[in-house]
Amino acid sequence: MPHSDEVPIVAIATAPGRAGIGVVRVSGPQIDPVVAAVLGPELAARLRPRHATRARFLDAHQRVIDDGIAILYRAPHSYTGQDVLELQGHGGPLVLRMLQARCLEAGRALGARLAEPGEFTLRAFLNDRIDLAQAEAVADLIDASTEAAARSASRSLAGEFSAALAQLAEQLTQARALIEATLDFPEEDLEELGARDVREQVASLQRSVDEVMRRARLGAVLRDGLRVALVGAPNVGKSSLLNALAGQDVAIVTAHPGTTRDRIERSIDIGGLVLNVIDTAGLRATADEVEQLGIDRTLAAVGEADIVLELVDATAAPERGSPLDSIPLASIPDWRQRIGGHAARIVVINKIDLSGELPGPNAGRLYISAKTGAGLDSLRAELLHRAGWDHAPSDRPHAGSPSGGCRAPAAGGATAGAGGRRVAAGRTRAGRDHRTGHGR
Ligand SMILES: Nc1nc2c(ncn2[C@@H]2O[C@H](COP(=O)(O)OP(=O)(O)OP(=O)(O)O)[C@@H](O)[C@H]2O)c(=O)[nH]1
Ligand SMILES: [Mg+2]
Repeated sequence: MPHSDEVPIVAIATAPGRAGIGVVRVSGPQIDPVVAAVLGPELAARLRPRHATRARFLDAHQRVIDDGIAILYRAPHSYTGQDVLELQGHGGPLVLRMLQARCLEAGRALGARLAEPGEFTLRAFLNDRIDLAQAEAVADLIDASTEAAARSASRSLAGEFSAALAQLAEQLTQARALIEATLDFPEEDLEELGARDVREQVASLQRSVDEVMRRARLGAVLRDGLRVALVGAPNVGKSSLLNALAGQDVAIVTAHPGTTRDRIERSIDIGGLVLNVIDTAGLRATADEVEQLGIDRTLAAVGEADIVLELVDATAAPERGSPLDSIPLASIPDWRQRIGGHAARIVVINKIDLSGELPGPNAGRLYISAKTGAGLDSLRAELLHRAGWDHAPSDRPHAGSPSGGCRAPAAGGATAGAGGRRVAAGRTRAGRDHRTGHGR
């Protein structure tokens, strides 16, 4: 559908459901007839821009729909950069729908229509009120599920990210000018000097690009959470670890190998970062059809994960290498390729209460007990570290510091791969929940 910003758009700006207050918003290049019709010509003439005015909202027969507050914003001093009328009424779904219908009816001659999700923000972007990064930040702020994610989105909305990009563009222009100057004045001295300067500038540019990329990845992880798959042989304690991280009995735990058949997913907030933890069926050769299907789902979960925790029982841990190497899975010949993706791996040795090893990182592995909780703080810290959290802006909630020592070679790779995908995926906004989107 073509987006014409020539006609007024109307929408309920507040979330569906009952609330004390609800807002209907109208935006257009010319909305005075709507203002006059809904508020009455006398009050409409008295409205001062950006002032809250007590008003009765009227239907076509001059009957009162609701009694509330009207605020008129005149272009370009409004969210969208157009004239905007905000009607704050009582937040009942019926009354808001009546008010919305009334505005549409009053603006029919102007071509008024219902706003599409995000269309107010689109107009703000088209009218140069905000740039693209800020427009995306609006959606992120509304969707934020942790305080840290909300802060990050609000910084982007305030233009921090855009400013960083503008600075990058400026640096690039300078480097280009310098390169052109060295080409135009190829005297030896100048060339020598110029080449050194160019190299320094390009190196500095590279650092700036890396920093912007890192911040974008962190933003993506904050928004979408980090997908963490728990994988290993049956009975190593995957479900116990999910329960321990979640702080409640999410998955069934028994002493029988092969308890978990289906994947179980739970969102867990650790210090402001959302982990989407996926518990899976234990990997082993099996003739059981249901278990086989579960194993297939396990492999799919690994494919989607940013970080794979490879769990192994401390009383049976191999000396080195991946614990998955010792799993016989002849029934699925390509399973190793299927889990070979770009997710970072952390080898987690569980049940140290039985083996007597010390909790925490050691020689590239993390030692824990899902039963006693020993080592879980180190595991959380390591996950935060892999998410790039230890470089997060300083006003994030305190999340503990990574204890170090467990830096597998893929450190950072988790978010490099995953974050990159997410940043790209985030651009499409596909599948977003637009329940409140009309008002944006
Ligand atoms: N002592 C001890 N026992 C544990 C620990 N973690 C898990 N267990 C026990 O190990 C058994 C298996 O635990 P689960 O969490 O069901 O293991 P799982 O990996 O999910 O097993 P499957 O679902 O069959 O693949 C249970 O009897 C748990 O109580 C631990 O840290 N210490
Ligand atoms: Mg299980």
